[in-house]
Amino acid sequence: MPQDWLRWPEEQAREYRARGFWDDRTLDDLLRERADRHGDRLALVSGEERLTYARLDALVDRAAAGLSALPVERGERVLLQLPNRDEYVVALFALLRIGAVPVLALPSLGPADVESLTRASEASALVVAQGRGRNDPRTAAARIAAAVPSVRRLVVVGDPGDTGGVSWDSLLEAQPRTRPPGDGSATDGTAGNGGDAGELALLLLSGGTTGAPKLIPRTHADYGYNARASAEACGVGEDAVYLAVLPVAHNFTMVSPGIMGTLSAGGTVVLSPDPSPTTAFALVGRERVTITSLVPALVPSWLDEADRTGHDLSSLRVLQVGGSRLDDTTARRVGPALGCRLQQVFGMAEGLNNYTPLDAPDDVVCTTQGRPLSPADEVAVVDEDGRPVPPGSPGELLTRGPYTLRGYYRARELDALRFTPDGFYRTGDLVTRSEHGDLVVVGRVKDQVNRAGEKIAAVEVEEQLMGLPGVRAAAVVGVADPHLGERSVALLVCDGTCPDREAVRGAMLERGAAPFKVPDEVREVAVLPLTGVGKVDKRRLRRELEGV
Ligand code: OOB
Repeated sequence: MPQDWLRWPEEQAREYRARGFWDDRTLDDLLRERADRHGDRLALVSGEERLTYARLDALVDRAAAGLSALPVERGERVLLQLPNRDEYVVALFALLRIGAVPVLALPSLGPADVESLTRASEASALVVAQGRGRNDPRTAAARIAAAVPSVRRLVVVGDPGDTGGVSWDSLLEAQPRTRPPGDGSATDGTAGNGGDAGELALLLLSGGTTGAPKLIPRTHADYGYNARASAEACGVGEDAVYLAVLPVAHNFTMVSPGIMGTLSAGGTVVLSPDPSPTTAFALVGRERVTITSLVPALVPSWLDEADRTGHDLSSLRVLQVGGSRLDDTTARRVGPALGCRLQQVFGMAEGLNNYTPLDAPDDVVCTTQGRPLSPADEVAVVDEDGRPVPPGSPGELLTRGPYTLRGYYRARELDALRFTPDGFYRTGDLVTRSEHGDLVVVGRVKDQVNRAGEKIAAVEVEEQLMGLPGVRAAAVVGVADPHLGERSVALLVCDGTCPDREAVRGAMLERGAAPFKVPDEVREVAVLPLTGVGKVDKRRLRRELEGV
C-alpha cells in the first residue's frame, strides 16, 4: 500500500514523468548503465584503491550477495555510518541493489543520535567502521545493536573485535548471483507512485528543530533527478573528476551533484579522507580534480593555503560552497586565489537545491545563493501570515517540486507544521528573491544553530541543559562567528552555582551527544528576555550577544 510520506499528488507525479524529470530508473540503475556502457573508465578513487566502473559494479554485486545472505531483506532499513572511503560507496549501492533502504548517518553524530536514528528508522542492521579510542563507533554500535530490538546485524568495516558483528570483508566473500531481474514489485509497503523508481530509496537526517530526529524519505525517481539535473547545472559530465571533501553521507556530497551526480554522468569520484587543504590539494594535483564542494568555514584556510604554496590546481574548474551563508568578501577571493569558478549552493536534505549559474556575472555569483535547479521547482517568499512579499523583501522561503519531500518519514503531526495545506515545505529560511529569481539567505525563522554547516536544533541542547543540576532555564542561540559562521551560545539561569562549559561538555558527552552540539560558550544570566507571548526572545538575545 502506498505510504503517504511519499505522496506527490497523482496528477503532479504524472506531470513530472511526462516532462521527463522522473523516469523509471532506480539509483542503482544509474551506476549499472555506466558500468555496461563504459566499464573500463575510472569511477572511484579512495586511498590506493582505484576502481573502474566494471570493478565497482562487480564489488557492489558481491556486497549485495553478502548482505542478502545475512540476511538483509528488501525494504529493510540499514544505517550506514562510514567515513569517506570506498566501502561507503560500495555499501550504498549494494543496499540499493537489493532494495534495502540506506539510512545515511554522518560520522560526526554522537551515540545518542545514532541510537535515535536507529529507533526512528527501525533499522535491521548497522554498518560502521573500526575506529580508535573513546569515540570508536564500534563501541556505540554494539551497544545500540543490543539495545534496539529491530537490529539483527552489525557489520564492521575493519575488525569487528568483540562487538559480535561481522566484518565487511567477509561479506564480500559471498558468491554474487547472476544479476537479479528488476522485478519492480514492492513487497513491504514502500511503493509510492508506482514502480521501483517511485519507491523509497533512502532516508536522510534532517537538520531539525525538534528534540527527536526527523527522517527525510527520498525516492529513486526524485533523488535520481536531483543528481542528474545537478550534474548538468554544474557542468559535470564524463570528463568530470569530483573530489568529495565533506562527509560522504551529507546531501551536498551525495547529490548536489556529488557522488550520485558524478557517477550518473560517468565521471570520476575521488574521496578525500579529511577536509584539510593540504590533503585536498595533493589529490587535486594527482587526480586532476575538476570540481569540489566546501562549507564556508573551510574556505579561508583553502584560500590561504593556495596563496602560500605552489600546488597545481590548474585542473580545478568549479569550487562549490554551501551549507551556510558565504560572506561576499570571501566569495570574491575564491576566483583569483584558486583560479576557478565559484558556485554558491543553497540546498537542503529535504530537497530544493539552488545554484548560482556557472556563466552568471561575478556580482551574482558572489552575492547571491543561487536559483532553483529545476524549472518545476515552485518557490514562494512569504510574510508571517503566509502572504507573498514583493521582490527584494525578506520572507520565509516555501517550496515544492519534483525532488522536495511532501512529508517526513512517519511523522504526520510534524508534517502539519512543516508543510502548507497545498504541499509546500516551509524551509524556515528567511530569504530575499530578486526579480530574476536569485535568492539571498538573510536569516532564519527556525530555532536552529548553523555551526560551520552542521545544524543543531536549539531545543535539543536546551533539553539536555535543563537536566543539569541547578539549571532553571536555558536558551541556546547561534551568534555570528568569523570562523564558524555561527557559534552556539548557551544562556543559563541557575539556582546556586551554574555549570561552566567544561561541566556542560562532560555531561553532554556522557549522555552520548555529538561533540559539535556542545555549546561553544556557556554564560550565566539572571533572566531570559521574553517576547510578548512569553517565549524566549532569541532575536533580542542574539542582538545583545553580537553587540549590535
Ligand atoms: C545543506 O543541507 P542541510 O539539510 O544540512 O541544511 C539545510 C539548511 C538550509 O535550510 C539553510 O538553513 C542552510 O542549511 N543552508 C544555507 C546554505 N545552504 C544551506 N544557508 C545559507 N547559505 C547557503 N548557501 O546544507 C545542503 C544540502 C545540499 C546542498 C548544499 C547544502
